[in-house]
Amino acid sequence: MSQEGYDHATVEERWQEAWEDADVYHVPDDADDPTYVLGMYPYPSGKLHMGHVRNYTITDAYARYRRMRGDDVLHPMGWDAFGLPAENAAKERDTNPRDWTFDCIDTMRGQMKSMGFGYDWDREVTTCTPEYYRWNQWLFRRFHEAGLVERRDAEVNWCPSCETVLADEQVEGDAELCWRCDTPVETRELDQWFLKITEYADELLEAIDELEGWPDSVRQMQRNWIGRQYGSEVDFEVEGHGPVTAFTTRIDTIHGATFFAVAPDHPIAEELAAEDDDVRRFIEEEADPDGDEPNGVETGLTATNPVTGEEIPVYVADFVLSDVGTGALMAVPGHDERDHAFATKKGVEIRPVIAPEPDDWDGETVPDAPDVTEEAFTEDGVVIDSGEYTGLDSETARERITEDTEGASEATQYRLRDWGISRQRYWGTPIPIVNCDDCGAVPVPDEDLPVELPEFINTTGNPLDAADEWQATTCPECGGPATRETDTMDTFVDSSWYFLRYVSPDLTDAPFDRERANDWMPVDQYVGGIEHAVMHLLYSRFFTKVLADEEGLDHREPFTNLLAQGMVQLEGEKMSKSKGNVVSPQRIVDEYGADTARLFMMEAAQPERDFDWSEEGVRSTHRFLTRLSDLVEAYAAGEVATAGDDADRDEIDDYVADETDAAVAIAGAEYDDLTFNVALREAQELVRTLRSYREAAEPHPAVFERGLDVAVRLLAPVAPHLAEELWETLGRDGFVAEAEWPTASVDRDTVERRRRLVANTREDVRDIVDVAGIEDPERIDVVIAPDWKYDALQIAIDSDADNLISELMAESHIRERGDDAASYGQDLQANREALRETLDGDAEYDALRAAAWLIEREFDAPVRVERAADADEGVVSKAEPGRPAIDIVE
Ligand code: ANZ
Ligand code: ZN
Repeated sequence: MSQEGYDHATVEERWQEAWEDADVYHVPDDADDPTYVLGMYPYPSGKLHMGHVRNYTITDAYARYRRMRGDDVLHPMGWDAFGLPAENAAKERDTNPRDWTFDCIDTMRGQMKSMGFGYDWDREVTTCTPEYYRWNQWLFRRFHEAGLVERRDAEVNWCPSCETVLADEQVEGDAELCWRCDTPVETRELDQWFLKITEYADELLEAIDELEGWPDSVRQMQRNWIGRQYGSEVDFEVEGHGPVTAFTTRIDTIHGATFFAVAPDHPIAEELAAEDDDVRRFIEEEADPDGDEPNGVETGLTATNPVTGEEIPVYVADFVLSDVGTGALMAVPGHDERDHAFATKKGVEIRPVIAPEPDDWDGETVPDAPDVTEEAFTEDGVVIDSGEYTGLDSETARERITEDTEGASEATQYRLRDWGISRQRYWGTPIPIVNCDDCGAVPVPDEDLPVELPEFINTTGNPLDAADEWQATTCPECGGPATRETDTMDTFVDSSWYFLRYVSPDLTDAPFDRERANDWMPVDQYVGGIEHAVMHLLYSRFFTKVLADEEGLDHREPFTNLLAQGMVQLEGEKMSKSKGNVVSPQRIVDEYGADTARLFMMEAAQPERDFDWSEEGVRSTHRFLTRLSDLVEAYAAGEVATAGDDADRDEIDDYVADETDAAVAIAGAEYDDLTFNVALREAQELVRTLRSYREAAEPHPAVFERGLDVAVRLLAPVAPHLAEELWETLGRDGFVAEAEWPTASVDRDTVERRRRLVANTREDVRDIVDVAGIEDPERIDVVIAPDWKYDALQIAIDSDADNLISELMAESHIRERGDDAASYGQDLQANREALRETLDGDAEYDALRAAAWLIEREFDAPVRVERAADADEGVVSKAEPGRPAIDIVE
């Protein structure tokens, strides 16, 4: 079953045990350098899938990296353990949700351990335990006291198949399907509990600007979800019914309002339905807010335009939504698409009152009206045919009309609605309310929390409705007989603060320890799926703000940096059970080991990107680890023939030492950015370099060993088990998981310049060999440019003078070079920008000398790297900074 190669099973088991015995991932409560790295906790469905593996490898690699950098890293794991699937599974299997859930958790915890994820399991949080959900209830009470809880009779989305209410966010697409089972969602009226997230709408929106560590796409989704719009409210007098308020973002178009429309459940519509059979029939039978075209019925009444005094017909129309604005609108078919469609259908006048602003508009001349017969002109422009407002731009007109008009005022409207948290299901947190005939809905006092779930009853509908004994209680206020609320909370309540519970998971008198939370929060790096871009993240932000206001949390945002990981695909398609294209993590771990699975995933693509699973890729990763393991073992066994001591290092040794530093410099920066794929390329390149080093020379022992040591440490965050094994093989003390991250004596910029120089020079040699048709070169000379050219370059870089030549000629040692200086000056003048990226002369000389062996190996000829002073005049004249001259002797 096991693949050829190193014995991953033994290695992985061994180190998992060793970590556990030494409690390596335990995090102290009070940290000096607190870093909080968090992956979105999973729903315990029973099995880890590749999406989980990717998510948690990202956080684990980053957590390990930060730990090696010396931070105290909080990296916990828990279970989003309430929810409908457990209930359904329990019914199918004739068990109960609790047992089923805990079984799933045990399996998944085991799988996580076998992946080598370094969690502090002492902090494990499981939301379906009374120890956790009592704090949901406690928080519900705090929200209640703060006036942020409300019970309302509300129209709710009802999934007939799941038999539950769904939040707006759980209804998907234009077809309005249940997010879990794809059944079309219906509407019902029910008493519901709401958390008043709209009270925080402005802050939730405005603070998005500061979330610089979040992907732009997620920030935009949140903005759109909140959907703040500035506009005006304006009253139209409806004949016989008094003023009706409309919300509009375009009061500048009010002279073009040719009808007025109200939603089918607007109070006026209901009044009219009582008087008018056509209206009633429309409301009851025809109105379809989700239909493709707008429908409506004329009421026979008129509304008076408050600006013009014009009387326009009133319709009840289904494209007017009751929960947007005021549920009534002034319709301007010339400038709004939906109004246009409706007017066209009903034969209502379409009147242009805005013209596109001409490019060269003088601000006074009134432009011609656009043709709006076929299509509305929906942009801002210049107001026309609008009395005293004619000639104004749209924005000015909006301000003036709102100000001048009696019954008009500025208004803001949001797309965001309060968060309905009531669910008519068993497997969730009971809402801590007692319903009393005399006292109404009374919150359960803190000292009576938790309100625990009764035993599961297998019924259709909500098992809590059938739990009569559990329901019967006494009223906390009057002591009379009362019944418990049978709604449970949306599980998004659990996940809105679980990240706070990890800081003090066992606390029994509060949901979290305030001081510790203030230490650890906000989460430095949060990683999870893009499907949580709106709900979970918005609710968590809301909770954090409320807890800052009510419970002394210091931070108003929970997550400083957010990474939305890409999907693991197979042949371009998302892996999913229904498509039958799932690759089982368990099989990969069995066949290749967790390190291979982790390394393959992290090197395959940047974490944000989707990528294709490839069995060949997995095998090649496994081969790489085997080669590394062989190399370290060969060295440790004294099988690598080394030579030299500290005083005796040649150019090849220097090259490898430099490349080791280079790998450290680059990999560190890339780990900081979570671009693991680039960091890992460096580590792999280093291993390749060490292998060629061993073949090309007798490696210097210290240089070779440092190379191996560094390679192991650079790989340790991603392939932690093999890294431990090799760390031990190299004779190092302690765990590599607790080792220090290596440091480099060179910066990344220098490394990149050096590498570019070497690569370009090799390319030049290849070109010459090709073009000149040289079969068997006898010697290759590489000659560095003379000092004066580096000086001239430096002047060119520092100067912003237009005439560079005269500036250069002011330097006597450059002027002395005559024509050469003039012509190089012209080159510089033309290529100033491009030349900024060059090393100085000494650094170029060192870099090329160290890399000469690579050229020697490639062309099988000795290479001489020379300074200009030591070389032939004719060759020197061709050398420039960044581009040494090359002379090949046949
Ligand atoms: C007059 C007007 C003229 C409007 C115009 C728009 C363009 P958007 O369009 O997404 O920016 N509205 C108001 N209440 C509504 C309701 N209950 N149901 C459906 N639509 C409603 O949203 C703002 C506009 O939506 C408002 O501005 C209003 O139409 C419409 F050239 O008023 B407007
Ligand atoms: Zn009572």
